[in-house]
Amino acid sequence: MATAGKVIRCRAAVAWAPGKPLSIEEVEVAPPKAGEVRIKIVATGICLSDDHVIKGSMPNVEFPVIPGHEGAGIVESTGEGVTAVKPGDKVIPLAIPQCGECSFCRNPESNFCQKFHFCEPQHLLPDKTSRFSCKGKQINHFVWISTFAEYTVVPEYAVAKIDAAAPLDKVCLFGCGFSTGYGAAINAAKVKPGSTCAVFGLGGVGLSVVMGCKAAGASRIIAVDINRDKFAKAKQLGATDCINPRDFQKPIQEVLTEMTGQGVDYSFEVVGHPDTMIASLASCNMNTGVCVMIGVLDSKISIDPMLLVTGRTWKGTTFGGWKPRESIPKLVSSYLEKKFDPDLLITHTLPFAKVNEGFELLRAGKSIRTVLLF
Ligand code: PAD
Ligand code: ZN
Ligand code: ZN
Repeated sequence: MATAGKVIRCRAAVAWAPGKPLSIEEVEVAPPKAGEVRIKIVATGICLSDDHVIKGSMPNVEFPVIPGHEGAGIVESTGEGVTAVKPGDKVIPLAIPQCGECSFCRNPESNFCQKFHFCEPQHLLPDKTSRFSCKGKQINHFVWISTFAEYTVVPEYAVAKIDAAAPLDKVCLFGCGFSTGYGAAINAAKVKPGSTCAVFGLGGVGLSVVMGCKAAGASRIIAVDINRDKFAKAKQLGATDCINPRDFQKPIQEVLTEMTGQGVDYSFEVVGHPDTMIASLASCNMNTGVCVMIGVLDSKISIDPMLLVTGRTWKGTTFGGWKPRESIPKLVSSYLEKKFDPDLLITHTLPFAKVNEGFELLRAGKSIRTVLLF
């Protein structure tokens, strides 16, 4: 491409300081160095984790930063030594990488690559420099992929090549929300046919958990949210019961225990709130219940250890347990074969310039997923 090897000037949404709206700026994006890939982002979804970044409640983020981690695009150019992708390939940048070499990557049970940048400051690329600048200032990366930029540079091991037929304005959701929720049910909980599940939080991620529980053959899926506007979509995607904790005088874990006799087999926390974290753990049955944590929270919680001593399993998952470079292309192919329909999660499509409007819709509970188009 004519731009290969050159600095590209393009639009990006910059978070200059915590708690401020994003600012659409013209930024400079340097060419990829050895082992890196520069991607033209075509579409990006808005996830609540991006809102945590903007508010300053996501760990290890340095401002100013370009958020965004649910994107899809086309490779513009590659740095020296890159073999996995070439210019023109359709790709999904990966919020967690898969280097393929570390002990976690070699372990079939884990997806948390040790190059994963939550283990260390994550605002720079692996060589400890940024490819973004604006008005003479360095702008930081977010989880290496910063998809709220028309062009972004990522390490080769944080890119998944996908089918050339994939519609980028839809499959961007495989970059986080759909894969995370669906995989939490399939990979992390390993939901069994005939089981009972409870899903706390019916946003883009929680509704994807509902889809995963249904695909795994759960016979009862109880959807829990304080916003009843989410219930119709939850039912459409497979929820058998929808309940609002605000409709009850007693704690929701007691309601769920009464509804199911002894508690659910699997519960999922997809809100990121201390109360729902404790309620979801307590609502799965003692003895064999499994509670999976997905929601992100920047403070500590305390629990009664007897909840675990009695036999419950409490676990968490990032990116739905998928080993991303090998699994995301397969998930996209299954989508093209119509095995599931995450398009139902997309309630709004907006031009990139309306990114702040997209966040307002999310905060007001009016959207499931907004996709921004460049
Ligand atoms: P979202 O805002 O679309 O959905 C959150 C839902 O929770 C909304 O429907 C709310 O109404 C609902 N809710 C809020 N408070 C309560 C409550 N007290 N009881 C029940 N429901 C409530 O967010 P999202 O789906 O984009 O993300 C959900 C969380 O998952 C969020 O914390 C995000 O940071 C986290 C996440 N984790 C991963 C991961 O890999 N672990 C990936 C992506 C997102
Ligand atoms: Zn690795
Ligand atoms: Zn996300």
